[in-house]
Amino acid sequence: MIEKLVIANRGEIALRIQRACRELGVRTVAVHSEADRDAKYVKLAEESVCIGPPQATESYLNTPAVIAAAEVTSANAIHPGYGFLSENADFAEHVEQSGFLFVGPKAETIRLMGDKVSAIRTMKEAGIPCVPGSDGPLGEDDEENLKIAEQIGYPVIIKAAGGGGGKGMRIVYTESALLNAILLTRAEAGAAFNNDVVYMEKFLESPRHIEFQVLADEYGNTIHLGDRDCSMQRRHQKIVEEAPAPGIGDDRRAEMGEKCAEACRKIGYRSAGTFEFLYQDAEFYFIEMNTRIQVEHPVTEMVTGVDLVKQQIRIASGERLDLHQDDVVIRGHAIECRINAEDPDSFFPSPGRVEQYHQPGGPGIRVDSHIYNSYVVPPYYDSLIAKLVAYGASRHEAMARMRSALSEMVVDGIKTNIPLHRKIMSDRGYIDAEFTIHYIEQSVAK
Ligand code: MV4
Repeated sequence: MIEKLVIANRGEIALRIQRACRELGVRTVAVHSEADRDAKYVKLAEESVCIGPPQATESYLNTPAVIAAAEVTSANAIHPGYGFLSENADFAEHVEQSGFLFVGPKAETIRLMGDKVSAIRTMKEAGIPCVPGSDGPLGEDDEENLKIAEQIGYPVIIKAAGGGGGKGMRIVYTESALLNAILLTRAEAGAAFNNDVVYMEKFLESPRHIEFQVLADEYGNTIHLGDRDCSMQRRHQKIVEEAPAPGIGDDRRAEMGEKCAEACRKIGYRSAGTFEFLYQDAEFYFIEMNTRIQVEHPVTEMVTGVDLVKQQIRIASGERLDLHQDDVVIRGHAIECRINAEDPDSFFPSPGRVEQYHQPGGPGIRVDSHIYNSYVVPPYYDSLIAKLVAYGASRHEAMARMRSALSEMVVDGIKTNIPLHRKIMSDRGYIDAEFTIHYIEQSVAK
Protein backbone atom coordinates (compact mmCIF):
# COMPACT_ATOMS: atom_id res chain seq x y z
CA MET A 1 0.00 0.00 0.00
CA ILE A 2 1.30 3.46 -0.88
CA GLU A 3 1.52 5.59 2.26
CA LYS A 4 3.89 8.33 1.20
CA LEU A 5 4.69 9.22 -2.39
CA VAL A 6 7.45 11.27 -3.99
CA ILE A 7 6.21 13.37 -6.90
CA ALA A 8 9.17 13.33 -9.28
CA ASN A 9 7.93 16.18 -11.45
CA ARG A 10 7.00 19.86 -11.47
CA GLY A 11 4.35 22.29 -12.70
CA GLU A 12 0.71 21.47 -13.21
CA ILE A 13 1.17 17.70 -13.17
CA ALA A 14 2.94 17.83 -9.78
CA LEU A 15 -0.11 19.68 -8.46
CA ARG A 16 -2.47 17.22 -10.17
CA ILE A 17 -0.74 14.22 -8.53
CA GLN A 18 -0.69 16.02 -5.17
CA ARG A 19 -4.47 16.54 -5.39
CA ALA A 20 -5.08 12.87 -6.19
CA CYS A 21 -2.96 11.84 -3.20
CA ARG A 22 -4.78 14.21 -0.86
CA GLU A 23 -8.08 12.57 -1.85
CA LEU A 24 -6.65 9.10 -1.34
CA GLY A 25 -5.09 9.94 2.04
CA VAL A 26 -1.59 9.36 0.65
CA ARG A 27 1.08 11.73 2.05
CA THR A 28 3.28 13.44 -0.54
CA VAL A 29 6.82 14.69 -0.90
CA ALA A 30 7.49 17.40 -3.48
CA VAL A 31 10.92 17.36 -5.07
CA HIS A 32 12.03 20.52 -6.85
CA SER A 33 14.95 22.25 -8.47
CA GLU A 34 16.43 25.53 -7.22
CA ALA A 35 14.34 27.30 -9.89
CA ASP A 36 11.08 25.91 -8.45
CA ARG A 37 11.48 26.89 -4.78
CA ASP A 38 8.43 29.19 -5.02
CA ALA A 39 6.29 26.74 -6.97
CA LYS A 40 2.69 26.27 -5.85
CA TYR A 41 3.05 22.50 -5.48
CA VAL A 42 6.11 23.05 -3.22
CA LYS A 43 4.25 25.55 -1.02
CA LEU A 44 1.26 23.19 -0.73
CA ALA A 45 3.39 20.12 -0.04
CA GLU A 46 3.58 18.58 3.41
CA GLU A 47 7.28 17.96 2.75
CA SER A 48 9.69 19.08 0.06
CA VAL A 49 13.23 18.30 -0.96
CA CYS A 50 15.44 20.42 -3.22
CA ILE A 51 17.15 17.96 -5.55
CA GLY A 52 19.49 20.24 -7.49
CA PRO A 53 20.13 23.20 -9.75
CA PRO A 54 17.65 24.53 -12.32
CA GLN A 55 18.87 22.46 -15.29
CA ALA A 56 16.61 19.39 -15.55
CA THR A 57 19.60 17.07 -16.10
CA GLU A 58 20.87 18.13 -12.66
CA SER A 59 17.50 17.84 -10.89
CA TYR A 60 14.31 16.32 -12.36
CA LEU A 61 16.38 13.92 -14.51
CA ASN A 62 18.82 13.04 -11.74
CA THR A 63 17.91 9.46 -10.76
CA PRO A 64 20.11 9.21 -7.62
CA ALA A 65 18.80 12.58 -6.33
CA VAL A 66 15.16 11.53 -6.79
CA ILE A 67 15.71 8.16 -5.12
CA ALA A 68 17.67 9.79 -2.27
CA ALA A 69 14.70 12.13 -1.70
CA ALA A 70 12.46 9.09 -1.26
CA GLU A 71 14.97 7.52 1.13
CA VAL A 72 15.45 10.56 3.40
CA THR A 73 11.70 11.17 3.67
CA SER A 74 10.82 7.47 4.19
CA ALA A 75 8.44 7.52 1.25
CA ASN A 76 7.47 4.18 -0.28
CA ALA A 77 6.51 5.15 -3.83
CA ILE A 78 7.52 7.44 -6.69
CA HIS A 79 5.20 8.96 -9.30
CA PRO A 80 7.13 10.22 -12.35
CA GLY A 81 4.31 12.25 -14.01
CA TYR A 82 4.99 12.89 -17.71
CA GLY A 83 8.23 13.84 -19.47
CA PHE A 84 11.46 13.75 -17.41
CA LEU A 85 12.00 10.18 -16.06
CA SER A 86 8.47 8.91 -16.76
CA GLU A 87 9.41 6.56 -19.61
CA ASN A 88 12.95 5.78 -18.54
CA ALA A 89 13.09 2.00 -17.97
CA ASP A 90 16.40 2.21 -16.10
CA PHE A 91 14.85 4.72 -13.68
CA ALA A 92 11.83 2.50 -13.07
CA GLU A 93 14.19 -0.42 -12.45
CA HIS A 94 16.32 1.61 -9.99
CA VAL A 95 13.18 2.72 -8.15
CA GLU A 96 11.98 -0.86 -7.68
CA GLN A 97 15.46 -2.21 -6.86
CA SER A 98 15.72 0.47 -4.16
CA GLY A 99 12.56 -0.92 -2.61
CA PHE A 100 10.02 1.69 -3.77
CA LEU A 101 6.82 1.24 -5.74
CA PHE A 102 6.96 2.83 -9.20
CA VAL A 103 3.66 4.35 -10.33
CA GLY A 104 3.69 2.95 -13.86
CA PRO A 105 4.22 -0.30 -15.73
CA LYS A 106 6.98 -2.83 -15.03
CA ALA A 107 10.44 -1.61 -16.15
CA GLU A 108 10.56 -4.38 -18.77
CA THR A 109 7.28 -3.12 -20.31
CA ILE A 110 8.64 0.45 -20.48
CA ARG A 111 11.77 -0.94 -22.20
CA LEU A 112 9.70 -3.02 -24.64
CA MET A 113 7.56 -0.02 -25.64
CA GLY A 114 10.55 2.37 -25.73
CA ASP A 115 11.98 0.33 -28.58
CA LYS A 116 9.50 1.05 -31.38
CA VAL A 117 10.42 -2.10 -33.33
CA SER A 118 9.69 -4.35 -30.35
CA ALA A 119 6.56 -2.32 -29.49
CA ILE A 120 5.13 -2.80 -32.98
CA ARG A 121 6.03 -6.51 -33.09
CA THR A 122 4.40 -7.03 -29.69
CA MET A 123 1.22 -5.17 -30.63
CA LYS A 124 0.92 -6.87 -34.00
CA GLU A 125 1.13 -10.26 -32.27
CA ALA A 126 -1.51 -9.05 -29.79
CA GLY A 127 -3.94 -8.30 -32.63
CA ILE A 128 -3.48 -4.53 -33.00
CA PRO A 129 -3.52 -3.20 -36.60
CA CYS A 130 -0.16 -1.66 -37.53
CA VAL A 131 1.18 0.38 -40.47
CA PRO A 132 2.33 -1.83 -43.40
CA GLY A 133 6.10 -1.93 -43.03
CA SER A 134 9.35 -3.83 -42.71
CA ASP A 135 8.05 -5.86 -39.72
CA GLY A 136 11.36 -5.49 -37.96
CA PRO A 137 14.74 -3.78 -38.25
CA LEU A 138 16.19 -2.98 -41.67
CA GLY A 139 19.36 -4.93 -42.45
CA GLU A 140 22.44 -3.82 -44.41
CA ASP A 141 21.37 -5.51 -47.67
CA ASP A 142 20.55 -2.70 -50.15
CA GLU A 143 18.72 -4.96 -52.60
CA GLU A 144 16.57 -6.36 -49.81
CA ASN A 145 15.71 -2.85 -48.54
CA LEU A 146 14.75 -1.70 -52.04
CA LYS A 147 12.53 -4.75 -52.32
CA ILE A 148 10.80 -4.01 -49.00
CA ALA A 149 10.07 -0.42 -50.08
CA GLU A 150 8.82 -1.64 -53.46
CA GLN A 151 6.42 -4.03 -51.73
CA ILE A 152 5.16 -1.36 -49.31
CA GLY A 153 4.89 1.24 -52.08
CA TYR A 154 6.27 4.79 -52.00
CA PRO A 155 6.22 7.09 -50.15
CA VAL A 156 7.77 5.27 -47.20
CA ILE A 157 9.12 6.58 -43.91
CA ILE A 158 12.35 5.47 -42.23
CA LYS A 159 12.12 5.62 -38.44
CA ALA A 160 14.59 5.05 -35.63
CA ALA A 161 13.67 2.24 -33.21
CA GLY A 162 14.96 4.45 -30.38
CA GLY A 163 13.03 7.49 -31.58
CA GLY A 164 9.39 8.39 -31.13
CA GLY A 165 7.50 11.60 -30.63
CA GLY A 166 8.80 12.90 -33.95
CA LYS A 167 12.54 12.38 -33.49
CA GLY A 168 14.58 10.32 -35.97
CA MET A 169 12.33 10.04 -39.04
CA ARG A 170 12.85 10.58 -42.77
CA ILE A 171 10.27 10.44 -45.55
CA VAL A 172 11.29 8.87 -48.86
CA TYR A 173 9.29 9.59 -52.03
CA THR A 174 11.38 7.81 -54.66
CA GLU A 175 13.45 4.66 -55.04
CA SER A 176 16.54 6.74 -55.90
CA ALA A 177 16.45 8.43 -52.47
CA LEU A 178 15.92 5.30 -50.36
CA LEU A 179 19.40 3.96 -49.63
CA ASN A 180 20.86 7.34 -48.71
CA ALA A 181 17.87 8.05 -46.45
CA ILE A 182 18.42 4.77 -44.60
CA LEU A 183 22.14 5.59 -44.14
CA LEU A 184 21.40 9.11 -42.87
CA THR A 185 18.61 8.06 -40.50
CA ARG A 186 20.77 5.25 -39.16
CA ALA A 187 23.70 7.63 -38.53
CA GLU A 188 21.47 10.22 -36.82
CA ALA A 189 19.77 7.55 -34.73
CA GLY A 190 23.11 6.14 -33.61
CA ALA A 191 24.26 9.60 -32.51
CA ALA A 192 20.96 10.71 -30.92
CA PHE A 193 19.72 7.49 -29.26
CA ASN A 194 22.87 5.38 -29.14
CA ASN A 195 20.85 2.86 -31.15
CA ASP A 196 21.18 2.73 -34.94
CA VAL A 197 18.30 0.30 -35.52
CA VAL A 198 15.89 1.69 -38.13
CA TYR A 199 12.67 0.36 -39.65
CA MET A 200 10.41 1.22 -42.58
CA GLU A 201 6.69 1.99 -42.82
CA LYS A 202 4.30 3.14 -45.48
CA PHE A 203 4.16 6.94 -45.12
CA LEU A 204 0.59 8.06 -44.47
CA GLU A 205 0.27 11.52 -46.00
CA SER A 206 -2.75 13.02 -44.26
CA PRO A 207 -3.69 11.05 -41.15
CA ARG A 208 -5.34 12.11 -37.90
CA HIS A 209 -3.67 11.26 -34.61
CA ILE A 210 -6.12 9.29 -32.48
CA GLU A 211 -5.15 7.57 -29.24
CA PHE A 212 -6.87 5.18 -26.83
CA GLN A 213 -6.59 5.37 -23.04
CA VAL A 214 -6.28 2.13 -21.09
CA LEU A 215 -6.06 1.10 -17.44
CA ALA A 216 -4.74 -2.27 -16.30
CA ASP A 217 -4.16 -3.76 -12.87
CA GLU A 218 -1.64 -6.40 -11.80
CA TYR A 219 -4.24 -9.16 -11.98
CA GLY A 220 -5.05 -9.06 -15.69
CA ASN A 221 -8.07 -6.79 -15.41
CA THR A 222 -7.89 -4.32 -18.29
CA ILE A 223 -10.27 -1.66 -19.59
CA HIS A 224 -10.24 1.14 -22.14
CA LEU A 225 -11.61 4.64 -21.62
CA GLY A 226 -12.22 5.59 -25.22
CA ASP A 227 -10.24 7.75 -27.56
CA ARG A 228 -8.83 11.26 -27.97
CA ASP A 229 -8.09 13.22 -31.12
CA CYS A 230 -4.69 14.92 -30.84
CA SER A 231 -4.28 16.01 -34.46
CA MET A 232 -4.12 19.74 -33.66
CA GLN A 233 -0.37 19.94 -33.24
CA ARG A 234 2.63 21.84 -34.52
CA ARG A 235 6.14 20.37 -34.74
CA HIS A 236 5.05 17.41 -32.59
CA GLN A 237 3.76 19.71 -29.82
CA LYS A 238 0.06 19.08 -29.25
CA ILE A 239 -1.96 22.30 -28.94
CA VAL A 240 -5.62 21.16 -28.69
CA GLU A 241 -6.93 17.70 -27.80
CA GLU A 242 -10.46 16.39 -27.48
CA ALA A 243 -12.48 13.36 -26.45
CA PRO A 244 -14.17 11.50 -27.97
CA ALA A 245 -12.50 11.68 -31.40
CA PRO A 246 -15.01 13.34 -33.76
CA GLY A 247 -16.43 11.19 -36.54
CA ILE A 248 -15.51 7.85 -34.99
CA GLY A 249 -18.71 5.91 -34.38
CA ASP A 250 -19.38 4.50 -30.92
CA ASP A 251 -19.22 0.93 -32.23
CA ARG A 252 -15.87 1.50 -33.91
CA ARG A 253 -14.52 3.19 -30.77
CA ALA A 254 -15.66 0.26 -28.63
CA GLU A 255 -14.17 -2.28 -31.07
CA MET A 256 -10.76 -0.54 -31.15
CA GLY A 257 -10.79 0.14 -27.41
CA GLU A 258 -11.51 -3.51 -26.69
CA LYS A 259 -8.60 -4.54 -28.94
CA CYS A 260 -6.33 -2.26 -26.90
CA ALA A 261 -7.63 -3.59 -23.57
CA GLU A 262 -7.23 -7.17 -24.85
CA ALA A 263 -3.64 -6.44 -25.97
CA CYS A 264 -2.90 -5.09 -22.46
CA ARG A 265 -4.15 -8.33 -20.95
CA LYS A 266 -2.04 -10.41 -23.37
CA ILE A 267 1.20 -8.53 -22.64
CA GLY A 268 0.68 -8.23 -18.88
CA TYR A 269 0.43 -4.44 -18.98
CA ARG A 270 -0.03 -2.58 -15.69
CA SER A 271 -1.04 1.05 -14.93
CA ALA A 272 -2.42 3.75 -17.24
CA GLY A 273 -1.31 3.65 -20.87
CA THR A 274 -2.03 5.09 -24.28
CA PHE A 275 -2.14 3.41 -27.68
CA GLU A 276 -1.23 5.93 -30.40
CA PHE A 277 -2.73 5.41 -33.84
CA LEU A 278 -2.67 7.17 -37.16
CA TYR A 279 -6.16 7.21 -38.66
CA GLN A 280 -6.57 7.60 -42.40
CA ASP A 281 -9.28 6.48 -44.85
CA ALA A 282 -11.29 5.03 -41.95
CA GLU A 283 -8.46 2.71 -40.83
CA PHE A 284 -6.43 2.73 -37.58
CA TYR A 285 -2.68 2.06 -37.68
CA PHE A 286 -0.76 1.63 -34.41
CA ILE A 287 2.48 3.63 -34.20
CA GLU A 288 3.57 3.80 -30.55
CA MET A 289 2.49 3.10 -26.98
CA ASN A 290 2.98 5.63 -24.18
CA THR A 291 3.48 4.10 -20.75
CA ARG A 292 2.92 7.31 -18.75
CA ILE A 293 0.00 9.49 -17.72
CA GLN A 294 -0.34 12.01 -20.54
CA VAL A 295 -0.73 15.79 -20.56
CA GLU A 296 -4.16 15.44 -22.21
CA HIS A 297 -5.59 12.90 -19.72
CA PRO A 298 -8.18 15.43 -18.41
CA VAL A 299 -10.36 15.23 -21.54
CA THR A 300 -10.79 11.51 -20.91
CA GLU A 301 -11.52 12.19 -17.23
CA MET A 302 -14.22 14.69 -18.20
CA VAL A 303 -16.09 12.36 -20.57
CA THR A 304 -15.78 9.23 -18.40
CA GLY A 305 -15.82 10.64 -14.86
CA VAL A 306 -12.84 8.40 -14.03
CA ASP A 307 -9.91 9.93 -12.12
CA LEU A 308 -6.98 8.44 -14.03
CA VAL A 309 -4.28 9.60 -11.63
CA LYS A 310 -6.10 8.13 -8.62
CA GLN A 311 -6.52 4.87 -10.57
CA GLN A 312 -2.79 4.84 -11.38
CA ILE A 313 -1.94 5.21 -7.69
CA ARG A 314 -4.48 2.59 -6.58
CA ILE A 315 -3.09 0.14 -9.16
CA ALA A 316 0.50 0.79 -8.04
CA SER A 317 -0.65 0.02 -4.49
CA GLY A 318 -1.62 -3.45 -5.70
CA GLU A 319 -5.35 -2.81 -5.62
CA ARG A 320 -7.71 -4.35 -8.14
CA LEU A 321 -9.43 -2.21 -10.76
CA ASP A 322 -12.75 -1.19 -9.25
CA LEU A 323 -14.21 -0.61 -12.72
CA HIS A 324 -15.44 -3.04 -15.34
CA GLN A 325 -15.70 -2.13 -19.00
CA ASP A 326 -19.47 -1.80 -18.63
CA ASP A 327 -18.98 0.88 -15.94
CA VAL A 328 -17.16 3.13 -18.41
CA VAL A 329 -19.66 5.29 -20.25
CA ILE A 330 -18.51 8.07 -22.56
CA ARG A 331 -20.84 10.98 -22.11
CA GLY A 332 -20.60 14.42 -23.75
CA HIS A 333 -17.49 16.01 -25.19
CA ALA A 334 -14.33 17.62 -23.76
CA ILE A 335 -11.70 19.88 -25.32
CA GLU A 336 -8.31 20.85 -23.87
CA CYS A 337 -6.36 23.95 -24.88
CA ARG A 338 -2.71 23.87 -23.83
CA ILE A 339 -1.90 27.40 -22.66
CA ASN A 340 1.81 28.01 -23.19
CA ALA A 341 4.08 30.89 -22.21
CA GLU A 342 5.04 31.65 -25.78
CA ASP A 343 4.57 34.17 -28.57
CA PRO A 344 1.29 33.27 -30.34
CA ASP A 345 2.77 34.01 -33.79
CA SER A 346 6.41 32.90 -33.58
CA PHE A 347 5.84 30.18 -30.92
CA PHE A 348 9.04 31.44 -29.26
CA PRO A 349 9.09 30.80 -25.46
CA SER A 350 8.16 33.78 -23.26
CA PRO A 351 9.16 33.09 -19.66
CA GLY A 352 8.90 35.78 -16.98
CA ARG A 353 6.67 37.19 -14.28
CA VAL A 354 2.88 36.73 -14.41
CA GLU A 355 1.63 40.18 -13.40
CA GLN A 356 -2.06 39.42 -13.55
CA TYR A 357 -3.86 36.07 -13.67
CA HIS A 358 -7.61 35.63 -13.94
CA GLN A 359 -8.76 32.05 -14.22
CA PRO A 360 -11.95 31.41 -16.18
CA GLY A 361 -14.82 29.42 -14.71
CA GLY A 362 -18.44 28.44 -15.14
CA PRO A 363 -20.24 25.23 -16.06
CA GLY A 364 -18.03 22.54 -17.55
CA ILE A 365 -14.76 24.47 -17.14
CA ARG A 366 -11.66 22.90 -15.55
CA VAL A 367 -8.27 24.60 -15.27
CA ASP A 368 -5.19 22.56 -14.35
CA SER A 369 -2.51 25.13 -13.62
CA HIS A 370 0.25 25.85 -11.15
CA ILE A 371 0.50 29.58 -11.90
CA TYR A 372 -0.63 32.51 -9.69
CA ASN A 373 -0.30 36.30 -9.57
CA SER A 374 3.42 37.23 -9.50
CA TYR A 375 4.57 33.65 -10.31
CA VAL A 376 7.73 33.66 -12.40
CA VAL A 377 7.70 31.17 -15.29
CA PRO A 378 11.26 29.80 -15.34
CA PRO A 379 13.09 29.54 -18.66
CA TYR A 380 14.46 26.05 -18.04
CA TYR A 381 11.45 23.81 -18.70
CA ASP A 382 8.63 23.40 -21.20
CA SER A 383 6.31 26.38 -21.56
CA LEU A 384 2.98 24.81 -20.47
CA ILE A 385 1.41 27.11 -17.85
CA ALA A 386 -2.20 25.90 -17.85
CA LYS A 387 -4.53 23.35 -19.35
CA LEU A 388 -7.91 24.87 -20.02
CA VAL A 389 -10.53 22.13 -20.38
CA ALA A 390 -14.14 22.62 -21.46
CA TYR A 391 -16.82 19.95 -21.14
CA GLY A 392 -20.21 20.05 -22.84
CA ALA A 393 -23.08 17.74 -23.65
CA SER A 394 -22.03 18.05 -27.31
CA ARG A 395 -18.87 19.10 -29.16
CA HIS A 396 -20.73 22.28 -30.07
CA GLU A 397 -21.42 23.12 -26.41
CA ALA A 398 -17.82 22.29 -25.40
CA MET A 399 -16.52 24.68 -28.09
CA ALA A 400 -18.91 27.46 -26.99
CA ARG A 401 -17.80 27.06 -23.37
CA MET A 402 -14.14 27.05 -24.46
CA ARG A 403 -14.65 30.29 -26.44
CA SER A 404 -16.30 31.89 -23.41
CA ALA A 405 -13.51 30.71 -21.08
CA LEU A 406 -10.80 31.97 -23.46
CA SER A 407 -12.51 35.36 -23.57
CA GLU A 408 -12.43 35.55 -19.74
CA MET A 409 -8.89 34.28 -19.23
CA VAL A 410 -6.21 36.86 -18.45
CA VAL A 411 -2.49 36.12 -18.21
CA ASP A 412 -0.56 39.41 -18.22
CA GLY A 413 3.17 40.06 -18.01
CA ILE A 414 4.18 37.27 -20.36
CA LYS A 415 3.12 36.33 -23.86
CA THR A 416 0.82 33.33 -24.17
CA ASN A 417 -0.78 31.40 -27.00
CA ILE A 418 -4.31 32.33 -25.80
CA PRO A 419 -4.82 34.41 -29.02
CA LEU A 420 -3.93 31.31 -31.09
CA HIS A 421 -6.53 29.26 -29.18
CA ARG A 422 -9.17 31.94 -29.78
CA LYS A 423 -8.33 31.70 -33.50
CA ILE A 424 -8.55 27.90 -33.52
CA MET A 425 -11.90 27.84 -31.67
CA SER A 426 -13.44 30.07 -34.34
CA ASP A 427 -11.73 28.37 -37.29
CA ARG A 428 -14.16 26.79 -39.77
CA GLY A 429 -12.05 23.64 -40.31
CA TYR A 430 -11.73 23.09 -36.56
CA ILE A 431 -15.43 23.72 -35.91
CA ASP A 432 -16.39 21.25 -38.65
CA ALA A 433 -13.80 18.72 -37.36
CA GLU A 434 -12.18 18.59 -40.77
CA PHE A 435 -8.51 18.42 -39.90
CA THR A 436 -5.43 16.20 -40.03
CA ILE A 437 -2.05 16.39 -38.25
CA HIS A 438 -0.97 19.02 -40.82
CA TYR A 439 -3.86 21.40 -40.18
CA ILE A 440 -2.18 23.96 -37.85
CA GLU A 441 0.81 24.38 -40.15
CA GLN A 442 -1.33 24.53 -43.30
CA SER A 443 -4.32 26.54 -42.19
CA VAL A 444 -4.13 28.24 -38.79
CA ALA A 445 -0.53 29.31 -38.12
CA LYS A 446 0.53 30.19 -41.66
C1 MV4 B 1 4.10 8.53 -39.23
C2 MV4 B 1 3.49 9.48 -40.07
C3 MV4 B 1 3.03 9.05 -41.30
N1 MV4 B 1 3.17 7.76 -41.67
N2 MV4 B 1 4.23 7.26 -39.65
C4 MV4 B 1 5.46 11.57 -35.84
C5 MV4 B 1 5.71 11.34 -34.40
C6 MV4 B 1 5.74 9.89 -34.18
N3 MV4 B 1 4.95 9.61 -33.01
C7 MV4 B 1 5.18 9.27 -35.42
N4 MV4 B 1 4.98 10.33 -36.35
C8 MV4 B 1 4.47 10.11 -37.57
N5 MV4 B 1 4.56 8.84 -38.02
C9 MV4 B 1 3.77 6.90 -40.84
N6 MV4 B 1 3.92 5.63 -41.22
C10 MV4 B 1 3.36 10.79 -39.61
C11 MV4 B 1 3.85 11.12 -38.35
C12 MV4 B 1 3.67 12.48 -37.92
C13 MV4 B 1 2.81 12.77 -36.85
C14 MV4 B 1 2.16 11.78 -36.13
C15 MV4 B 1 1.35 12.10 -35.06
C16 MV4 B 1 1.15 13.42 -34.71
C17 MV4 B 1 1.80 14.40 -35.38
C18 MV4 B 1 2.64 14.11 -36.46
C19 MV4 B 1 3.26 15.13 -37.16
C20 MV4 B 1 4.08 14.82 -38.21
C21 MV4 B 1 4.29 13.50 -38.58
